[in-house]
Amino acid sequence: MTDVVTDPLTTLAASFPSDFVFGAATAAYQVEGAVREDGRTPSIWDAFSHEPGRVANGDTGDVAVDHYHRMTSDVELMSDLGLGAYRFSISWPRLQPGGSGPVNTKGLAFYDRLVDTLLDRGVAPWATLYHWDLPVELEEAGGWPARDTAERFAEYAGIVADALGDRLHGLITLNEPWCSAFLGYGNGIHAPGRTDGAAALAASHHLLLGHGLAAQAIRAAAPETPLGITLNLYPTSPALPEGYDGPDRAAYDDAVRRVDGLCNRWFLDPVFGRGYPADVVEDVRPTSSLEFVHDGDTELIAAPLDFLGVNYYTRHMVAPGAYPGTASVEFRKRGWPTTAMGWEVDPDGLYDVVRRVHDEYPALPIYLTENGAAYEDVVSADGQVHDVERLAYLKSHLEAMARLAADDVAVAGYFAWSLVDNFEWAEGYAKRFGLVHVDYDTQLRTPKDSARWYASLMAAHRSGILGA
Ligand code: IFM
Repeated sequence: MTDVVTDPLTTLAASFPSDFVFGAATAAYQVEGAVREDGRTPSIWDAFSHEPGRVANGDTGDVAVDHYHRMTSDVELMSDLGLGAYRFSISWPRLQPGGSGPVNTKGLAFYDRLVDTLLDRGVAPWATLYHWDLPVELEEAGGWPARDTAERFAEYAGIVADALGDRLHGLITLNEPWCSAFLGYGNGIHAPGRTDGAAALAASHHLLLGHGLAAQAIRAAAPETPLGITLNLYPTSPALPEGYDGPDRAAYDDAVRRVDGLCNRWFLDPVFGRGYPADVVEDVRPTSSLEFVHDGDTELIAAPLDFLGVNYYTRHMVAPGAYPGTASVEFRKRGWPTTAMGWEVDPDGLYDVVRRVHDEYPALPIYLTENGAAYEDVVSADGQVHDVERLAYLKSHLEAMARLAADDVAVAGYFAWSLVDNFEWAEGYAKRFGLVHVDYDTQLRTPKDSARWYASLMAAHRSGILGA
């Protein structure tokens, strides 16, 4: 008998199902630029990033990586890398200026061309409807804390589904509603920069309601389009040694319950038809009595979906706050290696969080719609970016995906965040997440070593399917 020797990359590629989707993701405000062109109106991120002190270094998305003008060559780059899918987001104020009224034909034409160019190049288009760029007019009318924003969102969703739905391989209503609600309206580090706990809770509900109403509009306009929502989920663990059972253990477990409650279950439970978790409703009662939840809302939010999108970056390690008996919680570190965002690298956390969704919620195919890492990249004398740490991050997290697949968890795809370096919200351009390096002076794109490794993995997966 002859031993067949396979290299580790081929072995990893072979551990994914043949129809597994390998892709990369971006979002409109982070890459497009061209913020005043072809009828686009400002979003809350245009307004916020132009307010002094909001974004590191005063950076804005005015130019970003100029993807609006470089779309064709960017798609060529995707195709050269062998990407199976590209997840982009649609800028609401580019498609429907002001967030109400007729479609902007020039804005729509851009996304129409993007979708067709991707399809021509064999890259499956996946669109997200809301990746944080609310038209400023809607914020002035109350923003996400106002119920009407959910109705406006559904109207916009119907327009997109009608125009593009027949060609999209995936349509995602919201990206990370936790961030929109709690970073945008709670601690104010994201647009629109409000700091009002009650408004943040109302925003979280109206985002989910908007998701449910949008799902109805999408099903009506494009019944065949695979539909989902993307949640940023965090495995949450007590910041205690393994097996610790001291008298304060219960306080740690309660801190875990609270953080898991507001970050994960607050979104997972209603989306999967369970309504808001009763313990979290009690936790938030001092801030809000949730009077904005109307009869019938929970049924709308539980609209049937075709897949769940999960974004995973790190694990939360939590402890009770400094004042015993209060509801405060502290986030701790374990001293593990971190990315440039200060997030601990924990690939097992990816396994744990997806496994938990699989074990505790009704079965739906799960796509990792974002996973990636920022590092201090250096362009070497050879003109290349040897991003050893990002490559290791990518590999270890894809290995976790492979373990999930081996354990019969229905993982259906993986989108690296991000295709290119881009505008990292409050961090501006200082944090680079791209597989492809961007020189912000010249807009030159250079695939990093991580991109080449990912390209080899995708090629090995394709040749495995062809050879099978
Ligand atoms: O850049 C963001 C993205 O827009 C949403 N998810 C997290 C990424 C990294 O912070």
